[in-house]
Amino acid sequence: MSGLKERIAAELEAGRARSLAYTDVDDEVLVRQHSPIMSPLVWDLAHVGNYEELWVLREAGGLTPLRPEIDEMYDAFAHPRGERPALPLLHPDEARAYIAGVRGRVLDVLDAADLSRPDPLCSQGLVFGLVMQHEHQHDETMLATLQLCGLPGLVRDGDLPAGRPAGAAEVLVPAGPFIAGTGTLPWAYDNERPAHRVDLPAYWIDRFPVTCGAYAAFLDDGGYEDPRWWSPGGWEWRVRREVRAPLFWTREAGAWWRTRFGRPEPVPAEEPVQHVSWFEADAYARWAGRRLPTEAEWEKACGWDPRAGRARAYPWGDAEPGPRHANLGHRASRPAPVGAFPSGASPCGAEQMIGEVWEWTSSCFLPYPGFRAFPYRQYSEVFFGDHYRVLRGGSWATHPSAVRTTFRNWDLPHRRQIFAGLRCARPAAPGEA
Ligand code: AVJ
Ligand code: FE
Repeated sequence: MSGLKERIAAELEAGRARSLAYTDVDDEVLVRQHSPIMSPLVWDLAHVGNYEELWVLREAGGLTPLRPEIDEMYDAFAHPRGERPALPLLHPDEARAYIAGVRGRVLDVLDAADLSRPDPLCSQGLVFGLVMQHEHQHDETMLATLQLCGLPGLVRDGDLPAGRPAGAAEVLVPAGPFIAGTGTLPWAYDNERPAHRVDLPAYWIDRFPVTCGAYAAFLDDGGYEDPRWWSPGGWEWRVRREVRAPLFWTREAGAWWRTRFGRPEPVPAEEPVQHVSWFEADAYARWAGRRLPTEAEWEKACGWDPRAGRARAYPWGDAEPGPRHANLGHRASRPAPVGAFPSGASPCGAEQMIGEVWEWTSSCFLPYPGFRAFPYRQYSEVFFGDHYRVLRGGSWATHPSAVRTTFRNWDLPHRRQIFAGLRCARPAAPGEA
């Protein structure tokens, strides 16, 4: 096999090992609905196999369906998440057997494929990149479900570098055009394309994600009782849902505690805050005298190299993420403290933009000029509009192969089950730039 094929096979295998590890729990836990906004874990498990069958075996390989009767159950658009537990889903053992059967055939298709042919699905292994990233995205979703249900088994205590938060709190991004999006990264999704020029005035952006300590100062200053800091929709949500702190936080004897995969612990001051909604992120930024960055501001600060006049795939360059660059891939079940990855700094000096926490931006999820849906409208196009907000940068739970400078994630502004936090921005004053 060629180097690319070996890389694809290894990536597929890593994703599968991860899915099987997260679902190595009692059947009862797999079939139960832990939250109406999440699927039962056993749905995610069979869905990744069904998606792989659809795209690799049928669309790219031209094979006939293995189990056409189950397709409808695993179509994310046919049944909202809340309805999925009532479906006659494959039993956990059946689901494992089904996805293993699909995978065996996928490796045969990979073996036979000509990845250098100018084929829309197969060239550069595109369809394999699609299913590999899709599985990792569902793995991260499964991890969010496991955090919601408070299951203790999955907490990982991997070593993370210590924090080193000294130095500037913000970095300046000078005015000027940059290239957003990509026309060249082979595994980029349709919503990251095409590359296009965006001209921005100068702005400041936080060097690090907002920490739990800084967020606690907002709480302790009565930030959740003061409508001045909140958007109208955010205030309405906060009052109606009686939201008092980030999800999983509680106040015990004058201190903030949180529950992480079933374990109660004091909130660590130097760790990026997570499990905040867009509404909370937006309110925090206003309280701090700042605002959320637009996604263009976020992307320019992450990857634009003004000296080279080009965008980097990652803040530190084009090298694949390594352990010194970023906290990705579920090394430990948490973000690392701010300042832990100086080697991952971007050209403007921003740190920990990739990994740690997804970062909310002020932007709605919209197509780039010249967008073309590929390979199907339901990945991105049906979500475009003003309901969803864009998140950038990936979290500690994101696999390194499923994130890059141009990667766009999205969710509703009140959602907080994802591993999401923020960093703030503000315009530069004339003369500062
Ligand atoms: C990009 C994370 C919003 O989970 O809904 C999974 C990814 N798309 N299966 C989602 C996705 C199809 C998507 N997000
Ligand atoms: Fe999916």
